Amino acid sequence: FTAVRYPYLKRGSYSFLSDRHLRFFQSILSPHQVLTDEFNDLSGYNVDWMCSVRGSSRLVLRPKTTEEVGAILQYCNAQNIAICPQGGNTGLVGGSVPVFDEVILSLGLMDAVISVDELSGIAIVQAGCVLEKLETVLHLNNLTLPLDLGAKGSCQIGGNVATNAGGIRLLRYGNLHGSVMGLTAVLANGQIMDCLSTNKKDNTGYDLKQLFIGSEGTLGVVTQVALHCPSKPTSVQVGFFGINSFDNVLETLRLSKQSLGEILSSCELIDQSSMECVTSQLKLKSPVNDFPFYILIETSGSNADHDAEKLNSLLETLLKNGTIMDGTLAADSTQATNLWALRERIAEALASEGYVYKYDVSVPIRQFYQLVDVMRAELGSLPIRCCGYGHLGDGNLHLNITSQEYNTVLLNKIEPFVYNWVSRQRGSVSAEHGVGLKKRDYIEYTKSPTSVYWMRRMKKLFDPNNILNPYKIFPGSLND
Ligand code: FAD
Ligand code: S2G
Ligand code: ZN
Repeated sequence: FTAVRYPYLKRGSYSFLSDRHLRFFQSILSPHQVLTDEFNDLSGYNVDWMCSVRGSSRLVLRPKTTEEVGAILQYCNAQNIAICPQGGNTGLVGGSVPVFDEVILSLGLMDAVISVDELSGIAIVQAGCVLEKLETVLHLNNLTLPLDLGAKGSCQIGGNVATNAGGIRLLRYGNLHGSVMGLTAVLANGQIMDCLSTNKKDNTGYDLKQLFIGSEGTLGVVTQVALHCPSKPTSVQVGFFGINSFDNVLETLRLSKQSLGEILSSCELIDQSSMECVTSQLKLKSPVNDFPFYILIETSGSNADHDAEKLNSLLETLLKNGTIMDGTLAADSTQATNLWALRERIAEALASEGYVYKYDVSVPIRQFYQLVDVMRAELGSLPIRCCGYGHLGDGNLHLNITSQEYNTVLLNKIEPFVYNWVSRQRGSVSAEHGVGLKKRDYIEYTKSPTSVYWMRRMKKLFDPNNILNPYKIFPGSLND
């Protein structure tokens, strides 16, 4: 697919893997940390979650310490060997797999939770720790994660930092630029940058850790993270509403923010088409049906009676004034989990329907759904489906279009149309998933030429030989 989609891409002038290189890696790592295509099936590492991009790496290295990452990068930098850092490989923009034969540096073995301090809320974790595992440990310490996403069973905190993952709680806890107190990153030349501060406040010089948050493995490999984690809410309530117009969706958001205030933790939108997909493909049941829109509201607080009372009176108000046509509140955690599944498993349902053209965009909240209507008019009966869902409270729309299989006629009707539309709204062509390989030709649609120029200068400064995740983020990147 990469060949079809990116015909102009050619392999950079990197070294090819030799026995000498292999012997070096085997001299610093133990056998189970060096996977070669001769003895191991590397397809799981070479193909992304959406099965839409495929690399041809012949070697996966699995370091266990920051120092081992340093030794690997120092050698690769000196030998001009390209590297693709990989976490849980749940990324959706083709950033986590090689484009050609880059060596894959997998953080999977670096999965320790080093420390958790309930009082400060700060957890120090190795980058390869899977989000769900970290959440379990945090809950034991009366803490919770400041982010949550449907990929939590596989994605790693290092990958979340590298993509500045958003997710379903950003409305309440902000993004990782605020939650990450510090991190350790290994630079392309093997130098270890220790920014692993646990201070909530530290105004001494440039805040360098911020450069690695959202850099998608192109400026350094994150090996440890100091994360500020909020107290675990003792009361989580979930409401699910059926709504008959987008104006009423916005009114529901407005009233929810007004009446729930500080306990509001999520406000997610599902349209009729994405609901139809998730219920039919995955045989899930919704307690509310046959509406053009659905909103899932979650509150996270410390007093169940108080919170339930607040959510109940919101539901009554919304029903009374006809803002919503139907609604339900989860009576227990099982019902809450089932309601969340309707939202969090849409990606999975779409993937089982066919080929997915995925657009994760930021747009002004009032225009949140306009793009879906415009796109439907543009595409007519060409696709199986054109649907919209996502993080309404953040203005982050997930526009997804499906077809039986990859179809260039359909793709050329979608792109660059969709990006031109987002650019005119001064939105973002990638709200939370990053740029990776698949969006690299569009970064300049919503980033100024000066911004992209200085991003390239930074990349050159941190990684002069361009060995870290080449071909990603930049159009016609440094070595095309
Ligand atoms: P990978 O996919 O392995 O890598 C992602 C990028 O980070 C790559 O460029 C890789 O090179 C780099 N990288 C990985 N680890 C490191 C490291 N330690 N140091 C430096 N670079 C590194 N994303 C959201 O933002 N919000 C959502 O709500 C959301 N929901 C999702 C739901 C599903 C079902 C799926 C499949 C994905 C979803 N995603 C979402 C996308 C994805 O889960 C996130 O981008 C996640 O942060 C990727 O983490 P990962 O560990 O899988 O990283
Ligand atoms: C979500 C996951 C992937 C997608 O569900 O919030 O970020 O676009 C997305 O379906
Ligand atoms: Zn999302």
